[in-house]
Amino acid sequence: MSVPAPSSDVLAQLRISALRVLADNDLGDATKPSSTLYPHQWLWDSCFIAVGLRHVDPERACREILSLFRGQWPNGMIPHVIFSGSGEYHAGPDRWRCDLVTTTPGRVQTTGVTQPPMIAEAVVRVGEMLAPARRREFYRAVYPGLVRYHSWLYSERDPDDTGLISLVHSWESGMDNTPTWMELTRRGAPIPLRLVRWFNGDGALDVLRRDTKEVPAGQRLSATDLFTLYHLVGELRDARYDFGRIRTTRIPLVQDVAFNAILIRANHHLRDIAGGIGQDLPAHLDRAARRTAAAFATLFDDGMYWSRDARSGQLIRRPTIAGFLALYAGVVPAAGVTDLVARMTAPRFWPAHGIASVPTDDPSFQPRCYWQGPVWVNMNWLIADGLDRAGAAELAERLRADTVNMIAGAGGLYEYYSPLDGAGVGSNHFSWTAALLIDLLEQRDA
Ligand code: 2M8
Repeated sequence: MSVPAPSSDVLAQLRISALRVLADNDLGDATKPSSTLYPHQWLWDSCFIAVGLRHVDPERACREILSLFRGQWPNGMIPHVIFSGSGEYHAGPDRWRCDLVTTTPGRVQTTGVTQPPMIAEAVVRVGEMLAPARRREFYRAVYPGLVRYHSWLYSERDPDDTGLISLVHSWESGMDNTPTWMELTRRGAPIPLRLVRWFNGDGALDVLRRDTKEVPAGQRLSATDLFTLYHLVGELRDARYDFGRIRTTRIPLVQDVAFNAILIRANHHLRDIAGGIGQDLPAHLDRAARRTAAAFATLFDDGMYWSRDARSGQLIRRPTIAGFLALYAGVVPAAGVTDLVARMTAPRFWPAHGIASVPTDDPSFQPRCYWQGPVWVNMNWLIADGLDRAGAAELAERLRADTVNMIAGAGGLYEYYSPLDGAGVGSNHFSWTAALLIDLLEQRDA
């Protein structure tokens, strides 16, 4: 079932609202995801934001990307949050204390973990809007930092050369409370939190939360999950964010399927960026990129791609949207695309408005709760891009149209949307929804 298309007037109005959201959330050279809930700069948010900004102001889009390197650690890591706004955030610098471990080029405070490596994609998309000489200049500006970042991912997070990167916290996956991660995360919960969960005491803990001022608790992750994530940040801090030490603890480690899929695509783009400035990828990265593309197949079983518990070696067989990012990676064998697409277009995953983050018949499905069911515009955007390259352009078009129609139907640029009725939920005036809407409208017009 698809959703009715809005009139061109409604779309024009929506575009104006999207521009206003990006202007309101502008921090100068970076954009915050939302003014109340997320008042700083996030890694993959900035990448999606740059993809939209390139249609409006390509130079500002360049700066959005360049500003991420202010936070790059001397070891090459690009952190998931750069604390550069002024508002209060529930997991702010005091929780991380990264200043005790490292310094950053921009002398900015950051978190100690990363996020899906979307930068190379954003660089190429922005590059498409620049004149050739300016594009080369931009590529030259970002390339060394990108090489250091990808090198860090491999040297730090895949020391055994498996080809797949391990993540150390669900915030690195970007899909905070996805059932895949929560299954493992809850095992890392301290006993008091386990007891609260056991006695259904989440409601009592809600009063201690700072992330539910704008968004009702029922649309965010549960209090016990949130406090467990804070607890794990504390353990990472004690391990000085060093993977060698983290491995000696019981902190969950996951070869995350979506993150590795995005890395495969990012490696491909990085090779193009190198080529654009007359360079070859360093040999170690060239080799690592091939290895990841090959190792990704080990995440496939029983018709689906799964994340793997990197400690036990077991696949985590919780159906979520993450497995469909294999299409974005571009590594699904031609014979497998039809099956994977059939799974994705089944009504349990794609009831009407795009792809649900968790299928509607899963026990953990909640249509309005964060990464436990809602439709996310960035996911639809990534998967549509993969469908195009997999030879399913018509389906990609339908997914893009459903996404635009869903946003128009909800009448706002929300963080996420219910897959059942398309209602907008989470934070309103959300930057990546605004930016990607602009991009989707441009693609439609083109
Ligand atoms: C959400 O995550 C942050 C922690 O990083 C939070 O809940 O406080 C996620 O949806 C993540 O993917 C996103 O990048 C971030 C900012 O939009 O919010």
